[in-house]
Amino acid sequence: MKTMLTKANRASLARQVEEIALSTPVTDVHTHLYEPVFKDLLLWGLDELLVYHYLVAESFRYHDLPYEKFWALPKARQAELIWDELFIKHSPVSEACRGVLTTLHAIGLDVRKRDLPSLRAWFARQTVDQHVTRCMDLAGVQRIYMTNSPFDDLERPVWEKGFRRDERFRSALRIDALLVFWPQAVARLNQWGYKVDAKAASQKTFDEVRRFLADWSKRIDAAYLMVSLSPDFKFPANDITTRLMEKAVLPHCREHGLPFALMPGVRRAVNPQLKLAGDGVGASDLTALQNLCAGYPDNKFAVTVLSRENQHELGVLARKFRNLHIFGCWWFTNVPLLIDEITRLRLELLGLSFTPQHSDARVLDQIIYKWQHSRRIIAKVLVDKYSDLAETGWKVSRAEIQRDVQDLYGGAFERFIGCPA
Ligand code: RAT
Ligand code: ZN
Repeated sequence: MKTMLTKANRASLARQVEEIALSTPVTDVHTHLYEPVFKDLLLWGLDELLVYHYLVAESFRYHDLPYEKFWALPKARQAELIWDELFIKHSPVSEACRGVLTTLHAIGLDVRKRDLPSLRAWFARQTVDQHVTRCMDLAGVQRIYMTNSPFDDLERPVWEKGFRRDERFRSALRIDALLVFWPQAVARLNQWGYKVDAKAASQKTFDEVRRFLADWSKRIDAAYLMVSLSPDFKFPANDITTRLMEKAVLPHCREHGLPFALMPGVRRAVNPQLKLAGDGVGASDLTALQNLCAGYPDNKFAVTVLSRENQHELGVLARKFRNLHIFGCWWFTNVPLLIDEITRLRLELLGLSFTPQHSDARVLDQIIYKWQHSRRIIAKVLVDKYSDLAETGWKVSRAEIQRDVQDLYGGAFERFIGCPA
């Protein structure tokens, strides 16, 4: 068969796709960032980049400091130790290490001298407001979804006091504390005036949980609800999580038109001594998700899975259920090898009806590298896909490429959750 695509045409198509994929504004649909009004909860700067839990875990592979000694160090000393182990004594080739360098370089800092004090000195001169704008500009991020939990004692008072919202940020109501740690949640809910019982078996309790969800969805103007789940999550099951989902969370979501984001696959605290860095991964039985999508067609589910092994099955499920929207290469899958593989797989199975990436940033500056790295991979995959089409004589216009990329970069997600720009 005669090929329709000359080398020169492919190169010009590639240039166009790359330009669009690298510059189109992104909506970051899941992060752990906060509006600046949350003050110290919004982490930023070099030391925070260095003590990111992804780097903490990697540093422990090289040094033999006892865990408790590491945790007893002040943050600045932890950062120096990590810098020394991961950047000076070894080359920083891991994705999380490379990310720090991409970020510093994009900001315009010279990493060649490896001079931690002078890099720190630059950050010390910045203000948070300037820095939010700078990071969002460099990352090309137009909107950031936060992860908001009423069970967080530092966060809750800020919401209760009230403040003027920053339009660049939207909220997601995180309910792990409710669905996964019910015994601890019971005491808090009662303390806040929601009369729930420990068995989670009475209509009164379900009504009260719904009242709690309604109050908080309204207070934070939640765009969706969200939970992370163990690989052992089953649905339906004869347990509290199923009852709370069936009788409170899913009805609440239906009543208020809110999607429910599920993140299965995390084994929490496989090494508790590593604290936040100590979580692991396991393959999930996605029958649970199939049961949810099939059993609750009037609910919408946004889903990302942590294990590589689950990615294909998840893609197939999304072909079956239009109330399922897939997003992001989450956490351990946020490495170039897997972003490339997973994005190709999803495009080939689903076309453009998914969201290839979210940053999961915990430190503001991370949006720069997470998006720069992912944009390049998404660009490469799209060049291949549009080139395959061009081989048949099908031409995509610039406007069509732009439309497609906007959908991938948050447009399809915000349409799905019913919360367009
Ligand atoms: O990626 C992370 O930083 C993890 O620690 C988790 O926060 C995860 O993204 C989650 O939302 O549970
Ligand atoms: Zn997260």
